[in-house]
Amino acid sequence: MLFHPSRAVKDALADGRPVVALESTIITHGMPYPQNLETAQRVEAMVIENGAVPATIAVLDGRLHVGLEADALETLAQAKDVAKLSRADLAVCMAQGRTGATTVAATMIAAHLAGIATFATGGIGGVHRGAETSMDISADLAELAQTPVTVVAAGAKAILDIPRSLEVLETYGVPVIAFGQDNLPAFWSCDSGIKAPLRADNPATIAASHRLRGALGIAGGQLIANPVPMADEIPQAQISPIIEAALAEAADQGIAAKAVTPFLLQRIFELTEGSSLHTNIALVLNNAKLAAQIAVELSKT
Ligand code: PSU
Repeated sequence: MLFHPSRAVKDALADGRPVVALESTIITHGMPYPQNLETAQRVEAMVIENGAVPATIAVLDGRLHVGLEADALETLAQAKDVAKLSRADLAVCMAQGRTGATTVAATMIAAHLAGIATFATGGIGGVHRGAETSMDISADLAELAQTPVTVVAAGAKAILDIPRSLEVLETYGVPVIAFGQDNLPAFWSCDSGIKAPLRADNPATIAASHRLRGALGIAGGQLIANPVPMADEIPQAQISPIIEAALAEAADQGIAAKAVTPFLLQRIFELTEGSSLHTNIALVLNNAKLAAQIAVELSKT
């Protein structure tokens, strides 16, 4: 078998019950231990509370796991030097029998392979600031253009160039749908000040458009931009200068490619004295809840 489902995921898929895919790069590269493990466990519990089965995805010793058993999750959360897998790296990591955490792009590939249509993460990758010279654009965007998974995120991470990320998604024909508000959220902040191309107010509509895209033969997924709960946000005016400072340090130190996002998240954690992590955890939980509700709606047909 190409992938190894956990028992819970295997049973749910066989019965046509709702399943939500979860990624693992956020565990190994996005948050420090032990908060990464606690968050991963709480996110799985949130999916279950809302009527779906969680499927955390990772490659362990070359095996593509769709749904991690509790002990595997604990090991991964403490593992050092785990590879960060995107579309380009997934098959090579498996061929070499290595361990790697899946980004949004690689998680979408694995979810689709397993027959899972809904996926919750924190924030997707996108066009990095300065991409007009660095050409640093996350493979997450091209994945959304071709793999039919509905991804629930708090928008693109605010460390990115949000208007240019939107432009690329528009070119690729990816629907960017703000949930319950007109404007796009900006990861740590509820409101980016940028109007979202599309808006939806309930999980049933999102499930219906996912299904219709398939029926119409439209390739690719949907991006649901779900704002972090107001009580947990860091307003843009407060986080912006911190992001600028972290970006300047990354440039000074010549941080590039896959190392950029983990570096920035870690520096922003330090510069906010931990409050960025509190917000990141809150937004992931919120996304897991909405993804489970969408998966429940999708399973009704
Ligand atoms: N959401 C978070 N933290 C993260 C990520 C998402 O709250 O660390 C990860 C995802 O796996 C996403 C990756 O695919 O960041 C983007 O990395 P890059 O910018 O290198 O494409």
